[in-house]
Amino acid sequence: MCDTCGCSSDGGAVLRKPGESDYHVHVSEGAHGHPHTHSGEELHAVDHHHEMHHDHGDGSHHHDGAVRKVVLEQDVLQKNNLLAERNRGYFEAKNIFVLNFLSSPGSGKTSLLEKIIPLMQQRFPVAVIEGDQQTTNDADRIHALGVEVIQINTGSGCHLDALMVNRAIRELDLQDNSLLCIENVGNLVCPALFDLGEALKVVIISVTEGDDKPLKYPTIFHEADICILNKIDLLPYVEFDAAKCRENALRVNHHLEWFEVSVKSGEGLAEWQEWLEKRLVRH
Ligand SMILES: Nc1nc2c(ncn2[C@@H]2O[C@H](COP(=O)(O)OP(=O)(O)OP(=O)(O)O)[C@@H](O)[C@H]2O)c(=O)[nH]1
Ligand SMILES: [Mg+2]
Repeated sequence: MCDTCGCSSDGGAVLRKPGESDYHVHVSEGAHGHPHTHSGEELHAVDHHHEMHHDHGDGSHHHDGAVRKVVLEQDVLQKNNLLAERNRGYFEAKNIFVLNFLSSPGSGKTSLLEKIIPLMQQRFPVAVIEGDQQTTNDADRIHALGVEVIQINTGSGCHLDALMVNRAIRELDLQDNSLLCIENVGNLVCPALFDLGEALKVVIISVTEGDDKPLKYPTIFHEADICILNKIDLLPYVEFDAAKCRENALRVNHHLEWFEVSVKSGEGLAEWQEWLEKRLVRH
């Protein structure tokens, strides 16, 4: 169980396809956990522990909860990374371009997919994996577009991991030379730590969230390749400095590709779509 958000380490994810009955995916031991190995806080705790308990006279070290926790969490991440590489190998073999969409709940991940998929579909086969704690709402929205989609319900889990995606892709009829969009669980923290085997991570932030978010949640912006600022149609009504937000995001990761869009009005979408199409063709 994650100390921070209560994400279960022993649960099973449930996969649902629109129109089909449910089936359970049993997540193997340790694959669905909560690493915080590269949080400075956790590592400081270990260093501190060693400082405090180093000398016991007999040269031994205490190995209490703090130390064991870091070792286990590193193991969880390592297991995930190995499986993510297997997913990546599969995607590369079939020439599938995979995007992992990350954001807080409600920033507009599904809305953005609803806008870009009909256009992408004209040129490439598209499939979608939807991640949410509960409901098939997002999968139903995507299903309405006529593309292959599967919903992963993580229950108390707050992120997708490589094992869940591995199971999901076995259930999808993925075509060669296609686009696969993965919508992660709405959460600006944990999904950033789990490689799924994607080609690119796309982080979405909306103008109602505050322009300081890249500084407060740096990991996700650091890990992302693309940042999309959404809901710019609301800029006149909220206190949000888009230039400052961009500056903050680039301070965390100067390689970020930055786009400003309104999924609602369509502003800025052509630019992002053009960029995506170019990447797909190159791929
Ligand atoms: N004003 C405005 N509203 C938007 C825009 N994009 C999305 N929304 C609204 O934001 C709300 C959340 O959008 P979703 O696409 O469901 O967000 P999400 O990130 O998929 O949410 P979760 O899957 O729950 O994490 C919906 O009511 C959308 O209509 C936008 O550009 N402008
Ligand atoms: Mg959604």
